[in-house]
Amino acid sequence: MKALIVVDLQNDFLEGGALAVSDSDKIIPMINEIQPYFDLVVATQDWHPPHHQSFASEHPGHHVFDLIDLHGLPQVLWPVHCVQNTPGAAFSTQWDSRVVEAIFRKGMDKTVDSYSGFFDNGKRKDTGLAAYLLGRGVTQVYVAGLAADFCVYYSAMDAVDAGFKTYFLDFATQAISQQALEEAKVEMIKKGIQILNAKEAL
Ligand code: VGL
Ligand code: ZN
Repeated sequence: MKALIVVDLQNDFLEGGALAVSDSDKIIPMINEIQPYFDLVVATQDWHPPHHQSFASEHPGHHVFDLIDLHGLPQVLWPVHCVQNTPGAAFSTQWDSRVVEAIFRKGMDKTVDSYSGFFDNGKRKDTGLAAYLLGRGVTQVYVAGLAADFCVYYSAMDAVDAGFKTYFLDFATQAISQQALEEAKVEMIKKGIQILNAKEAL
């Protein structure tokens, strides 16, 4: 059983959004096109309370993209994004989300950020995604969506740890930082994740 995890395909990460990722809009038609290749499609949704501590605005004197220590974990400070029930947190209407069988929300605890769809960054809380996939008989996990160097990357790394054969769909993701993505790819390859460069590889 092959599952596609569509990570954070939300307006704030798309063109015009609060944390817009360059060229992110172009992955939407690609994701729509590949969804039928999978036995199961699930989604993650970044879903922050208004005063989430990953927001630079919660740290006077700091700026967006500063790196701080947040309760013992390294934290990049972000613009306010994906606030619960705001239009920026909604999925793109260009995305055909009808096939999505389950949505896993993350980032709700304001004291800790949550990049992976499986755990928060402190690995304190499990979203239940791994158990859900196992319960559905999934053995292979494919990750796509936004952002390549953060939530897609961390989700892929945790998918391997949960025992899934894992594929990073490089052609269906876009990065915030190209350099961070290159470093992430090195780590993913070390961990046995397959990087797929074109839909023909599916
Ligand atoms: C993400 C930064 C902050 C992501 C979420 O979806 O990659 N990045 N929150
Ligand atoms: Zn976030």
